[in-house]
Amino acid sequence: MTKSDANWHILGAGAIGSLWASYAYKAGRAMPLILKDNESLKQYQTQGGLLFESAAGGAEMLPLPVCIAAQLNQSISHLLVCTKAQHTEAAITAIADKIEDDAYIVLLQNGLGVAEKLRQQFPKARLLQASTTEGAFRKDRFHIVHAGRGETFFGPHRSTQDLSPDEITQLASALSPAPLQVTATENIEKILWRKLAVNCAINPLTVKYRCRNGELLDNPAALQEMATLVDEIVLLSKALGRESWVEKLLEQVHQVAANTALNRSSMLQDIEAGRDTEISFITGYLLKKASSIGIELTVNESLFHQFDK
Ligand code: KPL
Repeated sequence: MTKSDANWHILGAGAIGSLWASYAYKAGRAMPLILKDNESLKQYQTQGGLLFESAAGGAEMLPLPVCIAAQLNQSISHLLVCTKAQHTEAAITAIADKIEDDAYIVLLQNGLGVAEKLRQQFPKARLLQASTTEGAFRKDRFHIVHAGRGETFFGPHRSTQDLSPDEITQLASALSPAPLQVTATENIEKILWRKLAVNCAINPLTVKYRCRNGELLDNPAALQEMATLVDEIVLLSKALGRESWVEKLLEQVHQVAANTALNRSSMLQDIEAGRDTEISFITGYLLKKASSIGIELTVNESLFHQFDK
């Protein structure tokens, strides 16, 4: 049985992991952040904490509890995973021997496909997935800005069927240090599928055209491709019996691009910084689903292959 004061850890000190760790700390419910390596730990210690800025302005240094895998001296019963999808396997493998067999593991990240891999690694774990629209970004390695409020939903992965309503309520409460609010939903798959669809229709195009999200809307060629990407996703969704999950998808894609007009997508930022991207867990996931039922998604595929170079 989980408890709202259960001993949580957070894996991944990016913007979202740090956001949750910061508000948990402020609420007096410290969730230790597990850092990548010794070098990160040293940098964090030299800085003396995490610099936290809110949209209202004003920065404060928060002495969040942090550790690296080698320093973990207790087992992990509750884990919030905020690493990027492409880094999750390595990050979780580094702490695998500390994760209890039936641990609660909540994945809060872009992209799909990681839960299935984790299920194989942790057959008895209570796996959940979450999706957030909280706006946070990193100004520096340990300096985050909570730029805008959003919503966060979570629910059990389809392979986790034995969670009681009480457990869900307690997990939601533990993951909701004010002002963050995590709401349980029975259809997290739908939310994640829609998020994936939006990411598929925006992120690879921003890489192709090397542009900010909003600039796609002023580029007729990009707009045309965006519409075709959405048509392909709708076709696949229909074939999977998920037609109702993608209603008014193109409208939402345009809305997201307009709302985030001045942002560089996470994928473009990764490409510009020479880092590997989430493409295998975004368009790659979509293409695998499509090929498993014999459907070809030509435009999604051609954008996927621009990352081969
Ligand atoms: O979620 C995004 C990202 O940058 O990853 C956006 C661009 C807002 C939607 O695809």
